[in-house]
Amino acid sequence: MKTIENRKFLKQNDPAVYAALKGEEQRQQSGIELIPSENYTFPEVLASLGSVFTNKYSEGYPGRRYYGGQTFTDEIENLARDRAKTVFNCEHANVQPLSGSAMNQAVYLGLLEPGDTIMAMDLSHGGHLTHGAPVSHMGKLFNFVRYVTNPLDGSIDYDRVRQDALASKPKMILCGYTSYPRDIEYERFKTIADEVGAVTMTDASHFGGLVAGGAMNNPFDFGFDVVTTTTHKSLRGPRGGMILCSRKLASKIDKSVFPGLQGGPHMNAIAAIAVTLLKAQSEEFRQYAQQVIKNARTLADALIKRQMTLITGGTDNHMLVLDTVSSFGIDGRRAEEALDAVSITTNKQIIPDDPNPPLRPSGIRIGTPAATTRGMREADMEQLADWIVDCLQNPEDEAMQVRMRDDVESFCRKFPVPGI
Ligand code: DSN
Repeated sequence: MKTIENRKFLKQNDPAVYAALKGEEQRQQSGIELIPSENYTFPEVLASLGSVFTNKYSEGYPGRRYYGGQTFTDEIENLARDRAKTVFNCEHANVQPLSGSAMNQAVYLGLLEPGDTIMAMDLSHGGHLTHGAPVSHMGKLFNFVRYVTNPLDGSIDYDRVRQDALASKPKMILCGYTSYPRDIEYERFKTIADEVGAVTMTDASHFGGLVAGGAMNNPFDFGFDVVTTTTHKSLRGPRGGMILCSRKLASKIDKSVFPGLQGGPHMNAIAAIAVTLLKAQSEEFRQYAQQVIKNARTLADALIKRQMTLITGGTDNHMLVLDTVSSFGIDGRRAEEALDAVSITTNKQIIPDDPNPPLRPSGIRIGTPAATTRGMREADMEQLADWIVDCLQNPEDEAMQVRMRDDVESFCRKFPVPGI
């Protein structure tokens, strides 16, 4: 591994890319990352990603490849698959999906026929684009029936889900969300799915690391058929996706990923996924997963104490969805920009039945996985809540922003970013 020499080559031969890389390192170190889908990965993951595995084509699966020279790629893919099965207590794992979207597409295309009905959460209530948003290819290819959350408390109305399922007879019922801060009653979904003969799928992309660390329920403990998760969010791995499933679905899933949807897997990412899944078995990771949730709850309580409106009134996971229009009279884009100006990174977010468009929505989404990775704890969340509220109450106060940015950046120096 010649990481230091490789960096020197980059600096010498492509100063523009090198400068951007240094700038991004500086940005990540000096600000607080609160986008709930982001994290700081392990140094061992960075080493695996920047390795010679990136040179290799490995279409196929271990023992059945379309190219020679697979001794070590087979080794790492087997390691990654076995570790995934151990961590998520499941019968089969496919670690080749290049991203979360490809991962979900591969499941639908592998288990269903175009035109089949899938029940999933509406986009503005927390569902992902691949859960059938009309603008997505999946929304055009399959017949999505969307369920929504209760406007009073943000809960899922399972009786309503059941009625809709009995009426629409979906082939698949999907739970697991991209912007929903509450836990899921898997047994209720499973009972409804059994009643209508549907496959059960959880998209655990956001909270896969919290399941791996034992801090949230594992859908397989409730008899779910398929769980998908990205590997770079709460799991702290490289960018990628995994499909976990029962043995009886394994062949359909594998064929759907390759050759159905993808070509050559990114073996450097698969090496890094293997590394991540070893880390995920450690006591340290279990504590990390618990702390992510403790930090999110503390942050939620502190924001509520300062009169901020949280969608669903709080959180059970790593994420908070904040209504900035009702809290401060500013839209999510303005809130994101104001927080960016003080080196706190969040993302604008539509809220349930948002009257505003996605690029100027009514809220922002924040989460604690990255801050927790840096070692921030409950007391730090209280400080963060004060900064967020002070900043959003005065989004035009540039002098205050300059002072606050200095405070945030000096605070960040106490919490080094792993791998930088
Ligand atoms: N982009 C991811 C997120 O931020 O939640 C989902 O695809």
